Amino acid sequence: MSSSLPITFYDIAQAPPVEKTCCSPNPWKTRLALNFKNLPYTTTWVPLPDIPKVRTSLQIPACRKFQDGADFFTLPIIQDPTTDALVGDSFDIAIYLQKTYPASGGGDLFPPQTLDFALTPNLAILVPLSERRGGPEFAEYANFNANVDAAFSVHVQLTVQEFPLDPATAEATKAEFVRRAGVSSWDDFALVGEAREKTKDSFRDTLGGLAKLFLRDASGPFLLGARASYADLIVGAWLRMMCVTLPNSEWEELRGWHEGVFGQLHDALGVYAQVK
Ligand SMILES: N[C@@H](CCC(=O)N[C@@H](CS)C(=O)NCC(=O)O)C(=O)O
Repeated sequence: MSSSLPITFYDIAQAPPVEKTCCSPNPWKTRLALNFKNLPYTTTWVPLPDIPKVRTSLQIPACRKFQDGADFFTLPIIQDPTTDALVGDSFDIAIYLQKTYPASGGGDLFPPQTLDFALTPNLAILVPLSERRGGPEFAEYANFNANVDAAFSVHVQLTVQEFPLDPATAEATKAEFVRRAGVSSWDDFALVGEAREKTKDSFRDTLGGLAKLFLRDASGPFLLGARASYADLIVGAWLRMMCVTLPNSEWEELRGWHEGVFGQLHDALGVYAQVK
């Protein structure tokens, strides 16, 4: 199928200008995939407190739950007028794009490959950001997605200090995160001094396991050498978040860890990182 009508892509609005500050990893996976597939789309920017309203009005059930069992409404969502599809999970969106537009743009998002990155202990189970989906055909990628999500999200406190909250909704957003974490104030998320260094060391060591996969094909910069796949986009989406939210000197450190594989991946994915 070829798509001529633009897809609507819903992403979270951070501080203006949103095109420079967007940094939510799951929406970034979708943006990278839409650009990889070279499909026409427009972005609808949603303030974080409005996500439940937007998702409910589109009648898309929540794909995450809070610890207390309540629905956790998230983005990305895509709405494709060519097929009338509405899809509300980044991994489902990637599968949808592949199945609906198999030959578009860069071609196959899911070429067969071994993606044996697993955290010990298995944090992917403790941090269930994405359910495993897509059946056996995509199991290798789904498992990789869960493990990469866990590897980054357990270190996400490093991103709080410079997180580009939209001033228009910052107070409501901070209050919501304080509520979710059960802490007493936003300042409790601050990570400084020795504790910060320790978290950074853990982050670097965790990413070492992931870097090994990138070092298998020395021609790089992608897991399969010159050819990007959705697995590269998953990691690349988290790197986009880090690039925006880490203090500059720490982003530079990350770029250089493990023979510079993450800096090279980030730069190489720049061709798919246009914000439209
Ligand atoms: N499994 C979902 C997870 C989506 C998700 O967690 N989205 C986050 C942004 S990365 C979100 O919308 N958070 C809204 C909030 O924290 O209120 C997916 O892959 O799309």
